[in-house]
Amino acid sequence: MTLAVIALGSNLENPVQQVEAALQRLAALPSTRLVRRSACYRTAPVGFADQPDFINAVCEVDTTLDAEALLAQLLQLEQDFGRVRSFRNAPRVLDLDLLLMDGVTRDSEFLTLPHPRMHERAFVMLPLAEMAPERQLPQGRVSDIAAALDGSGVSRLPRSK
Ligand code: PH2
Ligand code: MG
Ligand code: MG
Repeated sequence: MTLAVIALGSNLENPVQQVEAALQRLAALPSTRLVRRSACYRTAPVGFADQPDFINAVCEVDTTLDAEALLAQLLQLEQDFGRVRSFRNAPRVLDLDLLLMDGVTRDSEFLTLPHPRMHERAFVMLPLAEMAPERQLPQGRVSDIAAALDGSGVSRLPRSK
């Protein structure tokens, strides 16, 4: 089994429900167990600013799928949720990004692991610091990286479960 960290994001059609439903679907993936998750966070859009706030969260799964098989499952789930890819950073019903897999590196056209930009993004690092503060990234410890980012656009929502 390999631990993998996945980032979830949504800013269309009741984003909290989309993220919660996606977590349930991740827990039901073949050969995969949901280990833990962060709370949901309301986050200001980064990149293309003229769109609704996002709901972001992260989770950790234990899986026997390899990175490519897990990525294929994530892309399929995005499609199941009605994701339409229009332009880069466009609003979306569901975005599932594979951030890390323990002991796994990739550098292909389709997949780079660890995710090359996660350490720059408060909407990823703040939820990750809640869930896995001690985890080491190539750039350092999760909690240290998160503490150095501007978290002003990111607010944690109360945990409903
Ligand atoms: N995802 C993006 C671009 N910008 N901003 C926020 N707040 N949250 C996201 O998940 C996000 C974003 C591209 O995937
Ligand atoms: Mg994505
Ligand atoms: Mg993304």
